[in-house]
Amino acid sequence: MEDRVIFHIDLDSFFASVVELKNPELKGKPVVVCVYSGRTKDSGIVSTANYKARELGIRSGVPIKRAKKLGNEETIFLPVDMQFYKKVSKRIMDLLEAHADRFQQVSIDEAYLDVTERTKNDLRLAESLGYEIKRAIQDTEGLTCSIGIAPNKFVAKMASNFQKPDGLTIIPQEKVIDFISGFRIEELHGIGRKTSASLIELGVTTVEELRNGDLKLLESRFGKNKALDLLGKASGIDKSPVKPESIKQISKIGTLKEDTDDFGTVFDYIDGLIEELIHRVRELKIQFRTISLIIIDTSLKMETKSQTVPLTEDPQVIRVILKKLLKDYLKNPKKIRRVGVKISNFANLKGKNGKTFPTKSSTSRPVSKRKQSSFSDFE
Ligand code: TTP
Ligand code: MG
Repeated sequence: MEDRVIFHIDLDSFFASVVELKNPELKGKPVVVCVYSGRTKDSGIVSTANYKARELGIRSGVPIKRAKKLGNEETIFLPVDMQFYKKVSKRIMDLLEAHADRFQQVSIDEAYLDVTERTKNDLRLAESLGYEIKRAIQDTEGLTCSIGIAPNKFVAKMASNFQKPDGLTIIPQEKVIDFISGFRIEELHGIGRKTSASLIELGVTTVEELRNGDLKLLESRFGKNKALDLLGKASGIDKSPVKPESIKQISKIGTLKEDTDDFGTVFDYIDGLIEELIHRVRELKIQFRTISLIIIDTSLKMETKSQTVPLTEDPQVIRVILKKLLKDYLKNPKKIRRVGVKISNFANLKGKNGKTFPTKSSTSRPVSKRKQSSFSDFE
């Protein structure tokens, strides 16, 4: 595991850049891609903004209403076009995979590549490969990306974000400690605001203090695994391998046009989500056991009802079970605001080329929390 060359590649303002390419008249303008909830004209949040719009303070997660106040008269607001971005993403991921010894996609626009063997562990060759990949993405899709090159995934991830957009940052082993020490604790990938607040309570305020921290004290606060993980991050150590991403669940969720407890109205909406889910089931040739209905009521309380069936790949089962689960939920009618559908508990995944992907049922995906939450709406 020692002496690896790992790339982390993240596309720049991905959805907005794709939209700009599709509509050349948008070039040079602030562009904001929005997830409209469909409730009132401007309810919803910003999915992403191009760098011009970010100069105005508009970024992912900002409510659309606020973004419209921040925007100037040139600013263009457009709805997400997920199916289109997914197609572009798929082509880019295939291209990246072709440049890697080992490949791991972590979200729609980012991936890790282990290129130790093909670069003979030589950072000059790695740099050339980085520029070759950038050129290939630019030539085939017209998009820019940022690349971090480092001895492990964690440092590569920090490096790709270091010079955005269109950056390429190389952190050799001997520079890792200095590089990591230049961040605030809460900026380290995978350390949230809550953890950094707890660290401050323990008197740990900088990455250097964390690295020299008392393991016993950290363990008493966070437990053994997390304490070791925190020390590892502060030292820029990450032994996790680059490995193909495994899918543990597929879900689709959305907001109803109006709050309602009417079975027919809700099921009509669910039917649309089921269509999308079935499309994925067929595409991935998944065998699944568990079907779930997710309901968020008007007080924003979330409830999940699940049923497990004998292993199946018959998509019609999804419809039948969800109908039953919704009927059960509405036995005590409660107005519903958002609904979602999910399948999980997979047996095996066979890709289109017959490749079998690993599945896992209990551990979580190694995706940043930020992205995980934003993608639950799409995937
Ligand atoms: P990111 O890579 O986090 O963001 P980005 O590509 O737009 O910008 P950057 O140059 O900083 O990498 O996410 C990739 C896409 O995921 C983004 O284009 C839109 C979508 N997304 C959301 O829909 N909601 C979110 O909260 C985030 C962070 C991203
Ligand atoms: Mg990105």
